[in-house]
Amino acid sequence: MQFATMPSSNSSITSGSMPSSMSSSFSGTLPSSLSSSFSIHPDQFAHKRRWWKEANFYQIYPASFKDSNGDGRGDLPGIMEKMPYLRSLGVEALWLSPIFDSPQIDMGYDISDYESIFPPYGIMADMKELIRACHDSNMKIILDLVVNHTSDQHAWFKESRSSKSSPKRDFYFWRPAQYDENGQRMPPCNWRSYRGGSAWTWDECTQEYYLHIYDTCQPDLNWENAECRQAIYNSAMRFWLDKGVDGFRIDTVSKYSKVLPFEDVPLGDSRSSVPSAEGLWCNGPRIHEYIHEMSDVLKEYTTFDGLPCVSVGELARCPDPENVLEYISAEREELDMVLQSDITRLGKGRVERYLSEPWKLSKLKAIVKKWQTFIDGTDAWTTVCAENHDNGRSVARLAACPKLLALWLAGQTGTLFLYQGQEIGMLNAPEDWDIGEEYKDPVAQSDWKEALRQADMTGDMVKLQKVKEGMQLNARDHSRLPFQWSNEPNAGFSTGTPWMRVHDDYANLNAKDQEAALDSALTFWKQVLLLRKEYKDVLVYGTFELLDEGGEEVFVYRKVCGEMKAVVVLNFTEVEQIVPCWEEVEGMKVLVSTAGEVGCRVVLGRHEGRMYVNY
Ligand code: TEU
Repeated sequence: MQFATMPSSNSSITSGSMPSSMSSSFSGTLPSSLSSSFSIHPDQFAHKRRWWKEANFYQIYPASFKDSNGDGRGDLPGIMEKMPYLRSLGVEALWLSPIFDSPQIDMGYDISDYESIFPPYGIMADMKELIRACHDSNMKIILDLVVNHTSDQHAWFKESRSSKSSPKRDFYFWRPAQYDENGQRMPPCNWRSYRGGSAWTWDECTQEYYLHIYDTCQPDLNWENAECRQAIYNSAMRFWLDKGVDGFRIDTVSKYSKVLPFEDVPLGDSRSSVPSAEGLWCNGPRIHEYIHEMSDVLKEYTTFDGLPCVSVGELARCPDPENVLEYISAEREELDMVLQSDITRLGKGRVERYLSEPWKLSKLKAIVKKWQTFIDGTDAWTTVCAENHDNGRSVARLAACPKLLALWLAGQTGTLFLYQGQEIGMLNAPEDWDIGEEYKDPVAQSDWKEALRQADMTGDMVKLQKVKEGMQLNARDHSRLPFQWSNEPNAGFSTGTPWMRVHDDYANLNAKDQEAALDSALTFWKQVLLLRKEYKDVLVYGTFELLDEGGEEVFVYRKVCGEMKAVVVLNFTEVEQIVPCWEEVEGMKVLVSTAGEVGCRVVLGRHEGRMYVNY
């Protein structure tokens, strides 16, 4: 089924209710009571209204959300079962991490068939029902589009590896070996994979190497090959758009174009003989052409309610805002927005990913300022996100107070992405868990084994302890613990044995209790998501200004839209603080406070946050 025609890309789209006092097409006249001194920016009405700018997105990690049949893994019927929960939270668009058939070496980011469902998650009929249920609830649903690589179990790769003359040979990158002066076989170039070691694996069958930027089981697709690109568009995109999905989160979106021919990168300061070559496979020479083509495919379709489909790119390793704008400037018609990782990865080691790097609040402020303001005066759009399935929980990494973090995010400009469990303040795995035993991610497993091996060799237990602490904070496993639904066995996640251990603390931290408690993180999230709808002109679309840039205790920002102003003050410390820039908020009304009181005090309690508005 193909949906009706696309609305013109210039049409102004509004959705959701507005408070009667406001209108989405704000006229810009200043009520006399509000004639204050803040500046009015000429660009502040530049951002066109779009459904995907205003919708609250929610990421589901299917394996860990809800198990409906007792096999220990979450599944599609489990998501169906929780639709009322998602609706009551205020979710307006679901993003499902991969649900496709896969050997699950990388939890579904290694896809063996784009057109079928991983059997433990359900069958195609379940997916169709879920799509329908979302749409019946006026909720959009987007899927993860993982097309930098497939699994080595994908039919395309099996065919490709079978012979040098296979019609699919060129769907992947195959290259002959090089030989060193001793006749030793060497990969075609010295690039390192994300998982460590060479990015090339030797294949006995045809006596050549294939490229994999990630794991050996994730061979990179060759986007240079036009037939390969069409196969990707048909199988991974149109197949699902035909079934009614409303867009995609696009995995590793900057990596499809590689610099060819494959050449060694200089070793530089790297102590490794296999250096990272990200300059040669990230933001490559044809990347924008490819993304533009993908965007053309999306434009053949609309959402269930006749609006443009959405594309959200996962854009790591693109630190320069100018380069990011090349991907998301509306005029260029590539991506609608990107998720970049400065916040989700904050504290992760750059060189050794599990050696934590300490950071100060001023650094977090600078990151937020950078990605909030880089769209000012442009036609591009930004996102607000603190958690995903690749990092530790925000309450472990950023501040030990879920309500504070909720308010911090809810006032920011851009599309808000919540990750499952974030709304109840789910924690990292307990520190007494045995990493070798309880962490399931092969990345964690190989890093931990390597750390143990090195400690064994060097006797450096201090380093081992540091790696351990880093993993306890930053490993991908933390966000993959089963969802804590209730205080029933296995946190109500499954009646069987969960694929991953449930957090020991679920009796004290679960959605059921929080639904009933007025002062819970969940209740607070519901409240701020509603406010974000109600005050969307200023909260979603307003201009962001960071105040008190250098302060290391309190995060203060101002949002402005015409004469509307909101100021958010957040005490990131465990002790009382005085609100900096008190003159900013004096006379304004407290719209919401983590402390539940509406008084206007110059002192902020530990981890207290407030949002003030001037109307
Ligand atoms: O992650 C892309 C990625 O390279 C990193 O952001 C990620 O943090 C890294 O894998 C950590 O080791 C995406 C997916 O989000 C991730 O789950 C997949 O493993 C990866 O792509 C490969 O598909």
